[in-house]
Amino acid sequence: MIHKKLDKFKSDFLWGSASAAYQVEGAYNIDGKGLSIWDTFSELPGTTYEGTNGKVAVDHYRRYKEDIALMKELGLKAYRFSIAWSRIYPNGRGDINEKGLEFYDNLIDELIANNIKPIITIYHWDLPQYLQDLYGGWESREIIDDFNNYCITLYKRYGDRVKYWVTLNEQNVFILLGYKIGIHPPKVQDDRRMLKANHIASLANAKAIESFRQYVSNGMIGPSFAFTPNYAYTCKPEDVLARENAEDMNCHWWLDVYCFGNYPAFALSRYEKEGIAPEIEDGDLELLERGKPDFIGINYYRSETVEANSIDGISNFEEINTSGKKGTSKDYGIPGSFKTIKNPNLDRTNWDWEIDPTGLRIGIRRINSRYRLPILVTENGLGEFDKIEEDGSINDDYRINFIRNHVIACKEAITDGVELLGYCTWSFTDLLSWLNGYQKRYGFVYIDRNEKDEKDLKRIKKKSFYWYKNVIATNGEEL
Ligand code: BGP
Repeated sequence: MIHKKLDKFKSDFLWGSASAAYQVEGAYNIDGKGLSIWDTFSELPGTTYEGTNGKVAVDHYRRYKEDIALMKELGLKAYRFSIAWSRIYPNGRGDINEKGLEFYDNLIDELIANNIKPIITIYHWDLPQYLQDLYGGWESREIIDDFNNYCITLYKRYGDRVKYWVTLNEQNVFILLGYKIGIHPPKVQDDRRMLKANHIASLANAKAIESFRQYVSNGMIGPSFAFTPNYAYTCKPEDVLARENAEDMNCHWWLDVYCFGNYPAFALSRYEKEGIAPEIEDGDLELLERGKPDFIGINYYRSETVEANSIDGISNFEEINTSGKKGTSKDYGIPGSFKTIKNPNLDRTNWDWEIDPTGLRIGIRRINSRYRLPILVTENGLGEFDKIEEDGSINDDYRINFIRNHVIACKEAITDGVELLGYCTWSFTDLLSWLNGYQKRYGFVYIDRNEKDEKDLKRIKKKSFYWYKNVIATNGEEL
């Protein structure tokens, strides 16, 4: 649909930015914090880009006031951040760490004092190591109660001040990368274990939402999903079918469970035939039914294009480009279902992610049509190398173009009739990228550090900072 005129963003549209505790906070063992699986995983040789870790990250734990002052200067309406479970419960369960709770109290109060709405992500991948050692983390149903208990602690403490909550960040990513490809902790490569851990995570998600209703009135809660809409490479029916397969296995497998309380038929029957489907116990479906979200958070970075894959076709799983050397990622596939292929119509970033603003509109439309829930863009942004010029400026026009085109796609989706609550860029300051170190930068604010040298961690506003400031000031009218 080409609209003659685009609708305006609502006056309370959440113009935000997002981050995650491990990627910004640092202070990994300060004030009683326990270790997380990312603290230990990044110690293992060869797991992250040049051995980078979040011990110091960008020191947000100590500099949060300075960072919030910059957010205020930019005019941010919302800030999405995650809580480190092991700051609140160093062992994931048992003794509570008051110092950890206080840190987030201060962060939330500082945001509110500066007219910035906090959006809490309860879990952004940093599972307490103790629970991984105790019972295998997400592979044990014991985690459902521990996670619920942690959530209730947060609801009771912050529920009076925080309206928007995200349960699990990108369950699809931490499960696929952690249990299938084995490049995130706990480094497992086993489809059966992957599907089991995933089912348990879905139950934990539902239980957390069910509890939310008891403790937080007038709040909204939902998961954030890493959404990569699929395109068929051609209009050959077998390619269109491959797209259906990919959409079912890579998107509906999670979103249907969140929103319908059940698995999509095609993917489930495929896993059943292979004998690896998750065990659905009595009461599971009822819990999923009770734990449906108020909105769907989507983290959108790119679309993916697929074509038919023969029964003995490529079966490797994604080989990811973590170096920023364009063209080093490899296609992947599931034999008999689909395989990915480069979309000739789209340019890619230096990390080989397709740049596709229309894909965001298509994705928002698909989710809205299927699930009829409001949508919050919880992440969108461009990871690129940035350069400080001799005069100290950082001219990231490529980032401005990227975000501008994605904001236009949001505006078009709103004009299409979708209820969009807000748009959070990834990220506000530069931060640690899980596998890509510090050179893949996303922020409006440059952080002066690199993989080898923490330097002074000075904050420097990029050109995009001033541009986004005006976007917010004009409520998205001047792009
Ligand atoms: C999402 C994560 C974020 C962030 C972002 C960018 O998957 O939720 O935590 O890292 O992707 O990804 P990357 O750091 O790999 O470039």
